[in-house]
Amino acid sequence: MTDEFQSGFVALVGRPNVGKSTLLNKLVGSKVSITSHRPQTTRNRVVGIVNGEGWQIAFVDTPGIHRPGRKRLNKMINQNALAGVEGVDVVALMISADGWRKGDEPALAAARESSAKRFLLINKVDTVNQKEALLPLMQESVEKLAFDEIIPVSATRGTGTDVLIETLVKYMPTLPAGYPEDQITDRNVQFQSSELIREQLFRQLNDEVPYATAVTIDAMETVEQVLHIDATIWVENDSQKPIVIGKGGERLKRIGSNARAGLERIVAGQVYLQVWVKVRKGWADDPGMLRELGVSDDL
Ligand SMILES: Nc1nc2c(ncn2[C@@H]2O[C@H](COP(=O)(O)OP(=O)(O)O)[C@@H](O)[C@H]2O)c(=O)[nH]1
Ligand SMILES: [Mg+2]
Repeated sequence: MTDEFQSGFVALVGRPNVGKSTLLNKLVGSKVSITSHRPQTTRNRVVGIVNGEGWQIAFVDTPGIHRPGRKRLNKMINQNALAGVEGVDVVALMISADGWRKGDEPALAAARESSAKRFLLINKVDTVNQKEALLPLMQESVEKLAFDEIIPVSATRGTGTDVLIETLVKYMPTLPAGYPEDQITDRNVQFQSSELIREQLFRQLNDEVPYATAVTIDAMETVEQVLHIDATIWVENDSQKPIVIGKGGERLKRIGSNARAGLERIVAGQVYLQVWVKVRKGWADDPGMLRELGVSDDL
């Protein structure tokens, strides 16, 4: 039995905002990767692990591949995305059901260059009224690349996820499981804490401000079964600080309490979270800071 076990890696690639992280969370059944309606929420690679009878699939959620911006941070994000495609068994390119866009091209190129099997995931099918509308899109897609499989899904509703898993399992090599069965992500609680705070920043701040923020975890300690966490939100300039804090500290309070609620679900216990806001000019261009944030780490 055990020598029949199937296990492998699947990279989720695609332009920012197509729904990669949402799908990963749906498949894993827990929030392992943060999401928002804004592009570029995901900065690092995150692995989410799904287990079944006789198989294990490790999904690599990559930041959206996009045309590199000027800042070092953006270049690092792209590198993280491209590195996520290396060495996997399947590259799953995600597009939106409303059609191919110019922004899909860099990820398509990455899929094309990969020697892995290629899946096309057509996401957000909940937004199309008639299924037949997908046929011309599928036709157009096979002309771009000879995909091994094309699977329509809705990451938010979970439509098509069973078919996706069943199909993927067939492509997984015969190998023992790479991760313990009870592990759902390769990331530790410290990383998840900073990500849940970042998720709130992306959800609650407008315009450019969330892109100017970073989060570090300064201390983490369990005292009498309560997990105490000290975190710092870094902003790029003085004017952004009051925006994050909000009138009378309201916004910072909301950021903290929402992040704490998410964390308590993850650790299945009580969390005491203290969040500070500090200014660090030019952090998005500072190699030392990017290393500290884990954006430029190599997994
Ligand atoms: N209607 C709809 N929206 C979705 C679906 N999947 C993701 N979204 C939304 O698309 C946005 C981006 O999702 P996210 O997972 O962060 O995208 P990523 O940048 O590719 O990781 C979020 O607002 C999601 O709620 C879907 O299947 N249907
Ligand atoms: Mg994402």
